Amino acid sequence: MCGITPYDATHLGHANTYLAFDTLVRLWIDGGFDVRYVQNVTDIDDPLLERATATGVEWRQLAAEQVELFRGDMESLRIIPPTDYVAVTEVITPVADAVGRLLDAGLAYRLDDGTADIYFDNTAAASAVWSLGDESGLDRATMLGLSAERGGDPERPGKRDALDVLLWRGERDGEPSWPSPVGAGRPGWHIECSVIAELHAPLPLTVQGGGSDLLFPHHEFSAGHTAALTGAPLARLFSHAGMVAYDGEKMSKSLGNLVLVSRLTAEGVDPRAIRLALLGRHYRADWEWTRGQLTEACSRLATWETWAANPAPGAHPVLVEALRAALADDLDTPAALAFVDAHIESGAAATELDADAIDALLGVRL
Ligand code: 5CA
Ligand code: ZN
Repeated sequence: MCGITPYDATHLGHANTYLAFDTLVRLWIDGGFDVRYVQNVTDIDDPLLERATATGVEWRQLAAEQVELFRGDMESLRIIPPTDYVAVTEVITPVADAVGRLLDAGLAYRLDDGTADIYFDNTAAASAVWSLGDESGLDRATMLGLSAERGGDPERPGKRDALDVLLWRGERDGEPSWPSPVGAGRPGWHIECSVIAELHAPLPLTVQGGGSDLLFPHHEFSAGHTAALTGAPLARLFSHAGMVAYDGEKMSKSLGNLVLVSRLTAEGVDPRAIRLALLGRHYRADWEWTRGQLTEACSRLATWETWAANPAPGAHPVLVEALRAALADDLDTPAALAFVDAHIESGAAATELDADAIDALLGVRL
């Protein structure tokens, strides 16, 4: 699972994406699977460094504070933590090693402009396991546009192909860097997730997750790097959560149209209501956050709590089975919530099993 770049954490878009995959984890645990959940932290990257410079905070301190805030927000939302939570700065040596192997295999090249930057040769790396476009299904013009928008540099001279991505950024004055066999520098973005996945989980992953803004270039190239390094696909399934908007645009750090989980909870909003508001939308949908949705979620929570206030002992499996069926159908959380509403409406008394099922599968302890 792609983790945060630790600044401006945790906004409701982040929360929505992690909640989507938390629902999957809960469904798997309920199904008796042994879940291995690995999440990275992009604690070294251009946008983080830019923010650190702009605010006069040392980048390591910015990352540490924001990771702390993120973890606290995840805990208050009762998102089950990953088994392994791995920062890029912990894997600099294996990333440099991977870049070295790609150079040796002729699947990477150095730019001849005095920068010591190293790029992935997507054309040379095309194989039976991976080629550009397999994952995203996008045409080249769209890829070029998205690459420019999302951290790529299609216009940079000297690349073999405009869509080739940076694997290793050579040392620059005033930027953090690490010595390595491929030269002093720091990791590019996509290789970090490939290397962390390879180090911490058996490949192919069952699911590689993230928001839909990661489909291209990020997941496409993480998959490309893994295929080039191991000969295996990165994941059996690439799954993408929809984008949460606010004030008419995607909620994003660059626009600053953020609603932070920590701000809502500081106002006294019950984190269970935030959870219910987000679960009220299908995870793949793009939608816009409004305060009204939170008000509705608060009243839903109040109704559920009143109903569950004195659960009778008992084990009628109607509700638990309905929740399992809804979630097994592509994580249909809106259907799961609607079922609970209808069940309460029908006059059925709450049982301990019902309360436990809502707790375990929806993460809401009534
Ligand atoms: N560190 C990289 C991934 S390796 C990164 O994208 N970090 S992030 O902090 O920008 O985003 C963290 C996660 O939140 C990603 O999965 C991203 O797709 C998701 N995300 C970001 N903005 C939104 C949004 N507005 N709605 C839904 N999900 C979002
Ligand atoms: Zn990632």
